[in-house]
Amino acid sequence: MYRSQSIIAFAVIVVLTAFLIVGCSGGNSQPTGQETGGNGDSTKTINLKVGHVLAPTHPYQLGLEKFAELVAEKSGGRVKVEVFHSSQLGNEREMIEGLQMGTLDMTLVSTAPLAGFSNKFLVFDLPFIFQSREQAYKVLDGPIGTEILDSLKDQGIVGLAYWENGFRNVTNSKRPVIHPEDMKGMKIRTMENKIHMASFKTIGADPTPMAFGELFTALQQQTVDAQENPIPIIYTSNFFEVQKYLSLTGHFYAAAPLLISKARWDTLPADVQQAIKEAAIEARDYERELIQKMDNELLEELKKKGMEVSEVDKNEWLKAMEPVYKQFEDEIGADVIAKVRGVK
Ligand code: EAX
Repeated sequence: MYRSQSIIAFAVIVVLTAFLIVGCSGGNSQPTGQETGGNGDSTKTINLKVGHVLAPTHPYQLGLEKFAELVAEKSGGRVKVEVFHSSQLGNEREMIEGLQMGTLDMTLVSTAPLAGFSNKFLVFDLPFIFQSREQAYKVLDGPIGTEILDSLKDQGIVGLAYWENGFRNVTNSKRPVIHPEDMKGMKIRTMENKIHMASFKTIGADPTPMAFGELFTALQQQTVDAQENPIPIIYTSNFFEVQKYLSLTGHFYAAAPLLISKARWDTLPADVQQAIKEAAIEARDYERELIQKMDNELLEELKKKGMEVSEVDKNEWLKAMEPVYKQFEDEIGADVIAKVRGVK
């Protein structure tokens, strides 16, 4: 009896020891996502999707394609960026919300809708706050712009760099617009931004906030008479087909931050994050150059497409819209406005 008991006891010890040996080696436990980019394997491709609302011929698309190339190169082929144009992944507000929820990786949007997520962006929406690209770049790429971009971290979003949408001009289907009062009673589509709406209300127009994807149809059906966007968008989105008159107001400067979901960003290894940061800056400079080139070259094309182009006195427009500075001074901060205006 003792013999069989000792055989059983021995067998139990052998089995327990075997479990202990396997348990300690832990098998091939995968490192956490942080070291491998969230997919548990440092050799596997990291896929990122980026959405925007503009046409496939616009610099947003061309700049993002350059970004994708640069990221692939700088990550040794580990990161694949897929670009989706024409609101395929939603309108700008929906895509920003997607970053917050972690359901979308990246997006390239105008700053205007971001003011609804961090009101620090409102200063950029003041009419004529920037008098030149040089001044805009000094503010955006310097400490002021960086601080404002970093305010999105609390919203679950990482800002990588400010790309460019450009100086926005008014178009309409009704009549030539040269003076601010020419817009009296005109129904104009604006971005979803309270300073943009207040600026046009101040000159007697009737602003309607609307997602970009609905705009062409609204102009075609004359639900709205007017819209405002930079020349590259007016051309690449074919607004010349539904808008007869173009006024070179340049009333707002729209920067376009490239954004990534913080939830996604935090899973990426440090070297991949570095590759993305570098690519965002290099592609920014490429995209800004494309916008400037199109701004200069497409005006003649719009005239050939039949648009009647009016030069305006920008100071007259600034004076007419200036009440919005007082209206939003408390919310933005008089010191912030002065700081931005003071950068020459
Ligand atoms: O960011 O909505 C607009 O008019 C913007 O210019 C467009 O979404 C690009």
